Amino acid sequence: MNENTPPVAAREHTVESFTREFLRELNFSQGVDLDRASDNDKYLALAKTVRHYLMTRWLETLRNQYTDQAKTVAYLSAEFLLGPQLENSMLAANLDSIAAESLRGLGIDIEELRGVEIEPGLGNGGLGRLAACFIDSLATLNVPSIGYGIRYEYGIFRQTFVDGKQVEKPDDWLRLGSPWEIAHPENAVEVHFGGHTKKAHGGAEGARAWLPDWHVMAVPYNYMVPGYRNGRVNTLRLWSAKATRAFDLQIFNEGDYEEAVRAQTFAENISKVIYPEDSTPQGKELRLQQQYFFVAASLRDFLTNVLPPDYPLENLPNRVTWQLNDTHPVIAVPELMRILIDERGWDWDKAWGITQQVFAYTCHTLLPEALEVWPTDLLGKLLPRHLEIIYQINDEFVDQVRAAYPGDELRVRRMSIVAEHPVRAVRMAHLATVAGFKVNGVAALHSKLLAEKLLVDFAQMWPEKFTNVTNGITPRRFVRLSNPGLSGLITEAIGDGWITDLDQLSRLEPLADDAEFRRRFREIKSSNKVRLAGVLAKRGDIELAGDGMVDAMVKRLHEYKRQSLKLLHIVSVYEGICSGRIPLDSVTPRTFVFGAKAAPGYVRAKETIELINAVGRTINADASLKGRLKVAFPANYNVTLAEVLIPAADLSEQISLAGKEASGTGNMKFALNGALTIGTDDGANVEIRKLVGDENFFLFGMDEPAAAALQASGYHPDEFYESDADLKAALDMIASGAFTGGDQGGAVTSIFADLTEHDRFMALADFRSYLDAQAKVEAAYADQDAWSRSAVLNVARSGFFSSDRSIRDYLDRIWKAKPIDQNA
Ligand code: GPK
Repeated sequence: MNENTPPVAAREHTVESFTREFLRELNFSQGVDLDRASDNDKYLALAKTVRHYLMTRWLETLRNQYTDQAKTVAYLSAEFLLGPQLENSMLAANLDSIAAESLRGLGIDIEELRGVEIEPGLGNGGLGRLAACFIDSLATLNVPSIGYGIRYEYGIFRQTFVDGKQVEKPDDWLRLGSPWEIAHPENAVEVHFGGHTKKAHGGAEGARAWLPDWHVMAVPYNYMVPGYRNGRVNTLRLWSAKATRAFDLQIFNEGDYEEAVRAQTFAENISKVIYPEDSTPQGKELRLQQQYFFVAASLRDFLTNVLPPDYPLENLPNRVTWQLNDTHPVIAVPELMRILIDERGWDWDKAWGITQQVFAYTCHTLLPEALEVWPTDLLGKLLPRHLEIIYQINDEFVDQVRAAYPGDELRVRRMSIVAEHPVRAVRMAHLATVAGFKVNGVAALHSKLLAEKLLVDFAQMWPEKFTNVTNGITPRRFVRLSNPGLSGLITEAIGDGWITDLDQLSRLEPLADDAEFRRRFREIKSSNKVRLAGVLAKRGDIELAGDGMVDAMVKRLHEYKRQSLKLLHIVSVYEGICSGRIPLDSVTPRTFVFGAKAAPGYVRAKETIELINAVGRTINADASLKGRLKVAFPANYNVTLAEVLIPAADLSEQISLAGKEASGTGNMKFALNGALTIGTDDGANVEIRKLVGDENFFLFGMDEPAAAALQASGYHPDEFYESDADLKAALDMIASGAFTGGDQGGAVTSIFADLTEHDRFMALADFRSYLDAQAKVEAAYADQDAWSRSAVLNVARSGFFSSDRSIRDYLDRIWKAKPIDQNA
């Protein structure tokens, strides 16, 4: 940086100049006067004002990126669940107080404007949110990096409830304007599909010509990714599909106007909507189109725009790591091979040698059904050249396996990238593992199980490829912004260094024994509950149980996560009260908060939502329980709501069957905001418990080996149903129609039957242990002072879960890229 360049936003870093900029935006960009401006006008003007302040640094970062040609992390992800942008941008640019003061001076309530913002829901859940936390940390750690993804015109659906049933509505997030993106149609790149291949004339040995039969344009939309007050503004580049003119011109010339418009729609469908399946891919052709679309555009962009012309691609491994966020972008592997061989004229071995050094793969699951598999019929139709390349990669790989394990044909079949049954199909996780120079899981237990179970053959063959990077969350958004009360208290105690160095939270540890500190901590928790109550009242007339315990289970609705186990607990308490087994005044006042979207085609998950709502309706309507028990299930849980809910929570429910949740990241957010966890020995819960201490964590249930053993020995849920009277009473109460107006059919029958007959994730086996742990929760909560001590210790000991630490681990273990300080 040259000496005359001002630090971030310093150019006009005053309330007066901010006000001037804001009014100018309002007048000249929105075209309205202040007294005529709508909240949306004011929001857009504010967003653009903030954007201006970051712009110089963005341009500078881009310039440096080009001149330095430093090693760059290119994070390829089909999802970036960004959450609202305004506050985070103001915070990063150090404009938060100036903006607030400026608007106050104009008589504008900045809180109101925040309420106008529609978050870009370009992700399903944990995986997409992780990508958003990671780009935040990459920027804050000064790592040259680019995020690449898809600009879906419709994000994850807006969930509504009609008679307690989930009804999905389109998420038209762009309808009121999108001030955080800058489109560059002039930089659009072509992406090809379909057709066939033939022998290339000339070119390298093995090169083929691909004659695609259709293509679309990928238009880049750039988003700023500001580091926290460090002068770096990285880029997130999301691609939007646009029909090419050539495409429809031909049809126009044939005189078919309607067909031409239809063709255009077809092309633009590619980035129309995010697939709402989390951990359960459906193998749809459009989904593969999306994947290739963004990956091809991103590789092209990097090779031609980020690298200088004539850059020697032999050097690529020193210049970039393409991090594959799950299997969604794995088609990048044959795409790079195709570019190197067919377009650049390299021979196969040289191309494969480089390809194997530039991709690394993150796996996010332990469920075999979550691993993407593409039928070769479909793949060959859409990407014929890529299928040929995959076959060749596989041929060589299979030879390698045979050489390493002579005679072990079963192993060859297990490991093959191409599966033969039930249909011939490409296993994308195998392709990623073969091509990637590293494969990582997302929590210690997950990485261990990946290497011992899901990808065991590969880990035996290449043990050094496998590593762990435990997930993390950004403390900027999930503590500093979402919990201003707690942030203030922490900063008062230890200064504000924790915001970028979360290990400093350990300095709070002695304060856990300071009664005054605990009192203030409790006060903040209560006012966060008041804030939550306000939001829930507005959002759907939802009431909390006074200022009682806030017990939260928020995550996608999935059987393995076991919302049904949580429901059995609630029903058991209610049944106990109704039957007189549990004296009402012994029950801890508490609100059970749920937040969960179900994939639209996932019937069991939708039935579970229906049943939770039915139980909630019954309990909430029972006047004798007022102030004592409530079930709060706000529709459409998203990042915006998470930021209000998590700071208010006392208890964090992390109750998946051990060995099924890869990591979890909500669990980290709750601990960092001073909620205690009730959880199984699963995913990152294991690491949380180790750090916060057993006495500050409510562990229950089978561990992974026990669960695996029970499964192997033949699990019979009916035995648990028959032998545990409380469990039986709870299940029978559901079956009786007590929550469904006497209706014993529908969701009631199918959930009852499923739990008592199959119960794939063994909720019944863990029920008793879960109830016991809940009893310990109640006992512990009765001593508020001791509880807050544990809560403070949870905060003090969870610094490890910063995504800054995750990114440092990725740098050390995988990327080997170096931070570059923009101010140096
Ligand atoms: C895992 F496989 C998938 C998926 O399709 N979507 C998704 O959100 C989650 N995940 C895991 O379920 C979580 O345990 C994990 O914390 C998160 O990815 C981020 O790694």
